[in-house]
Amino acid sequence: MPNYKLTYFPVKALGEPIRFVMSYAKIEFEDDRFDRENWPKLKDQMPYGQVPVLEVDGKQMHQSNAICRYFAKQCGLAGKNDMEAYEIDAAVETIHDLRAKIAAYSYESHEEAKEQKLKTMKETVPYILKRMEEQVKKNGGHFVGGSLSMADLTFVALLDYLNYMAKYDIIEDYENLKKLKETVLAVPQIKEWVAKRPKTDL
Ligand SMILES: N[C@@H](CCC(=O)N[C@@H](CS)C(=O)NCC(=O)O)C(=O)O
Repeated sequence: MPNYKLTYFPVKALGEPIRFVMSYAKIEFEDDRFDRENWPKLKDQMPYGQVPVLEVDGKQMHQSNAICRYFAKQCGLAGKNDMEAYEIDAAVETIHDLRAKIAAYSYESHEEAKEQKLKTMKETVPYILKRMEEQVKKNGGHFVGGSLSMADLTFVALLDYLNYMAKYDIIEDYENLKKLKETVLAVPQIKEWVAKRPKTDL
C-alpha cells in the first residue's frame, strides 16, 4: 500500500471531500494540517501554489475533484457507466458552483459590495438548492443513480464549510438534502472518520 499524505490548511473545506472518499475506500492517509502562518513558505512547494495536495510515495497530486475521482473510481463511487460518471461529474461541478456563489459573499471585505453579494447569494443559493432537492428526491435519496457516489460525499463533506460561509444552515428547508446528509454520515467508514477528525468550524 503506498504512503499517502494529504496537505491542507487546518480546516475541512476543500480537503474534506478527499478525506471522505479516502475514508470510504478504507485508504489510510497522513492528515497533514499546517499552521496558516507557514503557508507562504509552503506555497511554492505545491504544483500550482495551492492546496489540497496529496503526496503519494513522493508524487504530488493536486486538484481536489481529480483526486476524489481517482479514488472514487477504485471504490465504486464514480458511476456504473459513462452516463452515470458524467452525471456525477456534473453534480460535483454544480456543488462547486454553489460553493463559489456563497464564497463570493463570504470573502468580500468591502461593506457595500458585501451587501450586494448577500442579496445575490440569497437569490442564487435557494435557486440551486431547490433543484438539488428535486434531483435527490428523484434519484432515491442520492444525486445520481439511486446509489451512493462521490457527489453525495462531496456535498456532505463540504456542508460545514458552506454553512460557515453562508452563516446559516443552507439545507434547513430541504428534507431530501437533510436525509442525504444523514445517509452519508451513517456510512460506517464516514462515521468513523467524522468521530476521529479534528474538530473545526469550517
Ligand atoms: N480547484 C482547486 C482549488 C484549490 C484552492 O482554491 N485552494 C485554496 C485553499 S481552499 C488555496 O490553496 N489557497 C491559498 C492560495 O491560493 O495561496 C482544488 O479544488 O483543489
